[in-house]
Amino acid sequence: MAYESDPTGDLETVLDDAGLKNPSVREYVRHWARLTGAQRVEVVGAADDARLISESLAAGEILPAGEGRYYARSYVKDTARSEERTIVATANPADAGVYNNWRPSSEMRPLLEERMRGASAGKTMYVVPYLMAPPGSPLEPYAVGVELTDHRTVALHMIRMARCGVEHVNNLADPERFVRGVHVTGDLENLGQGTPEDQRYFVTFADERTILHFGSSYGGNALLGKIAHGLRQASYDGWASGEFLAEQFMLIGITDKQSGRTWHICGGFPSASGKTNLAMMLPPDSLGDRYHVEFYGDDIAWLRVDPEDGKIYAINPEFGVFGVAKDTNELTNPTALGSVAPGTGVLFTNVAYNEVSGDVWWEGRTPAPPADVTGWCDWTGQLISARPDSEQGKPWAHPNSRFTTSLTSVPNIAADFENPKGVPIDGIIFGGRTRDREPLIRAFSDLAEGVYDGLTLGAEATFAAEGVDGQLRYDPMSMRPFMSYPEGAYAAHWLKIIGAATVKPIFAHVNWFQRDPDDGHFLWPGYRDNLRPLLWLLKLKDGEVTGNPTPVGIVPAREELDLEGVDIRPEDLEKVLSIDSARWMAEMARRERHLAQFDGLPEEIWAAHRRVAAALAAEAG
Ligand code: OXD
Ligand code: MN
Repeated sequence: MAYESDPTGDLETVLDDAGLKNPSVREYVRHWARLTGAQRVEVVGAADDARLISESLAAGEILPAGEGRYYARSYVKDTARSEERTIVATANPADAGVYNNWRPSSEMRPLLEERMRGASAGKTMYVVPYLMAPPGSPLEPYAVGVELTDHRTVALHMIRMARCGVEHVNNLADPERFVRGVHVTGDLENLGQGTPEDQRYFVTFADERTILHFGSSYGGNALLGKIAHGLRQASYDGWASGEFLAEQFMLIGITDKQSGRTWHICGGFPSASGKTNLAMMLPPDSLGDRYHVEFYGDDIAWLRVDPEDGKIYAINPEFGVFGVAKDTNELTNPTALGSVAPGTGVLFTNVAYNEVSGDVWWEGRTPAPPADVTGWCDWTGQLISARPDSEQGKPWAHPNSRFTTSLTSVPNIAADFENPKGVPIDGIIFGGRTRDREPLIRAFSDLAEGVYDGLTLGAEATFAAEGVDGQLRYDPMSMRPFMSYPEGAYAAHWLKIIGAATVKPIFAHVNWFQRDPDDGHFLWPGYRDNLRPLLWLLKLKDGEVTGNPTPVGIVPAREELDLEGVDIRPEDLEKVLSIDSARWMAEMARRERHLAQFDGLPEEIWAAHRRVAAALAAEAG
């Protein structure tokens, strides 16, 4: 009975040979091998990477893209994380929020089991034990998981994105305590993606610490350590335990080489707001002798207060980067290019691929695509030379094409990125793509104002077609797609965790994307120069500058920003350092409606909202 569908041997022997000792993990593997009907089971970890790569190359699942670089295509209708089909399920209806798409687990469990039953027949089920934390972290009990996946490329991604191996589950204090993540690909060509008959379901059973994803082999739909565990499950665990926050945040260090002092900043930015570029930023040339920026992470941070010194510490639970390729080039992000250099083991997905040379390309990699199209295929595998005239203008790479590489391949990875304690946080920033209203940076030291700012974060929706140009799509704390519990409780949990710190971080809202209303040019040069407002923020925190108070926070006085070597017109600088009160008042009315959706929003947050509204009204006269 143990493993009847296995013609090659006994499941227990497979698990023994892999050194998988945890009895609860073994039982979990047994249960799902039986239910999914997988033909074989294989336990894999980082040590298996080279073998899995060879097997995947031999099977044509991945293609060589230069020395130690690989390329894969996904199914054409499976190219992004699906928000509509993603659900948080628990036993308690009170867990329903505005954004978490809550359903009762009693309803979702049978739906998932029905789809997964027998759906891995003929396939190998890879058992991937992993840890979403630096080993030894105080948050390790929340970080252990085992993904079961019937897709070898998904296992390769997991090995790059998380610390993987049986050692992470063998000696648990409580052998039951690991996140159970089951990924079954399904018959991708017959799942009705995006139609009323859509069969896919991506469900986090948060109170059972179980993740069941069916119907995709792409990104967050399939790599369960990252988003489903690292954000949805972890934020639920952090709230239920009262111990920590799990946020879609980048995390960097800034070192002043003169004084030897290092600060750490983390922060949330909605998708497509340049979070990876910011996290991998190099200092501008004129500041390069003085400052160094260290990369810790570009997508997830877990934050807790250390009882010994009362400071907030952050870890990046991931081990890799799943970065968007589009527009990554020497100017926007040279560090990212270094992290995918030959020998890094990088796995590209859905970029353009040259089947003769093995080169890869994506829109924005160079100003124009390669002139000689010989061998070049678009992300679907179609030869560019064979495209009909009507399709010549179509992008070569999918706009959501990615590179998956490990943290150790990032050139400016911080020396202490594996410090189990994490790094102390000096500043928490929020920012989105906003073409007007939001100045370059505005800072606040009040916790409720910081949380209020995070809750009212948004990025400009591309609503132009529907005529709601420039309106924000609110994305609280950049967690809208990953919210696992109600927003009112989320705000209260933030106030509690950060409120417990005796050494508080400074908060700021940043915006690199303000544009001239007439000709649309960006007012601030961005990229490396974004270090300048962050340095100002740290000086403000240390009392070295005072800035100009406004109703929406403190903005830099012009002379407080180090602008050596910045190419900016005086009138543009003036604009990015000032507040348009009338424009802000219009935004306040929308904020009020946004916040009113959230049941039980703490009074401190409403008070912060009213304070800002009253100050703006007073200024407007
Ligand atoms: C995301 C990601 O979808 O990080 O946010 O991949
Ligand atoms: Mn993300």
